[in-house]
Amino acid sequence: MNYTETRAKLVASPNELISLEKHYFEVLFQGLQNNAKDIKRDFDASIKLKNFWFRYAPKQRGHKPSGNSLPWGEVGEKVLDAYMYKIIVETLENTQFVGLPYGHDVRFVCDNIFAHLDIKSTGPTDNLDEVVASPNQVSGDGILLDTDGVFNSQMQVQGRNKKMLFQPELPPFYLIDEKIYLTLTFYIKCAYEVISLGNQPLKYIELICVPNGLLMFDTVLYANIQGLLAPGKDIADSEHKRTRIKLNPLAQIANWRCQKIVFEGADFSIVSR
Ligand SMILES: [Ca+2]
Repeated sequence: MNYTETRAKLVASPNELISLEKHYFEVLFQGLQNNAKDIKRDFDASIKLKNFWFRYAPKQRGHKPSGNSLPWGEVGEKVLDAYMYKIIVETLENTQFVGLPYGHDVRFVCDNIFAHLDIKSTGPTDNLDEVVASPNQVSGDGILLDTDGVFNSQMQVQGRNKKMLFQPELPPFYLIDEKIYLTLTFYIKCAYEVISLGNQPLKYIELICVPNGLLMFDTVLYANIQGLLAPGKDIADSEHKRTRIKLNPLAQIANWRCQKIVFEGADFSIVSR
């Protein structure tokens, strides 16, 4: 089957795409629950080592930094990257870590999927109800394949006041040795609180599954759902404009697409939006 026939076949069966997304969501979310206490312990251990990093710690940048917290992206990213690889290797068989020059933080190939997973650390002044996605973190409609490769249509993203053209850069699927691998995109939001400078413990982790580009921009056209996508903050000055993906509209598509593990003392509970 060539690229165009493969694409047509996938577009004709959106429910199969959705059930693949749901299956892998459940596998990863179960893995996160099994490791939740260890993730919380390791994330929060950074404060115990404060004497060993505080002097040379990265400082807040940007417009009018408050000075009340430290950049905590590395903490969430490194701890969660590691646990995600552990979960992937322990719970899925025949996984491969296929090289690509761009994409999410964590990527793996398994059975008939090519999963991309990005960690987003989120502090108290960031928006907890959205992820800001780069073009290379969103799969498109892959409308054609030519000598330059897969082409994704640009998408009009309409915000309340502003609109922009968004260019997804991930293909909706990969063909490896003529076998189909559907692109799955996940985000993990690590929401931390700030007690004092550098004492920034993990509050919750949320696993998020953004629909495949064929579901977003073709067949069931999820991207047309009011408020799901909104222009990012760099629409004026960036060539690679980012889009905001709003999590409450996403959870309305299907509740399972956004699930939180909320820490309460030594325990945790599962919370939906
Ligand atoms: Ca990241």
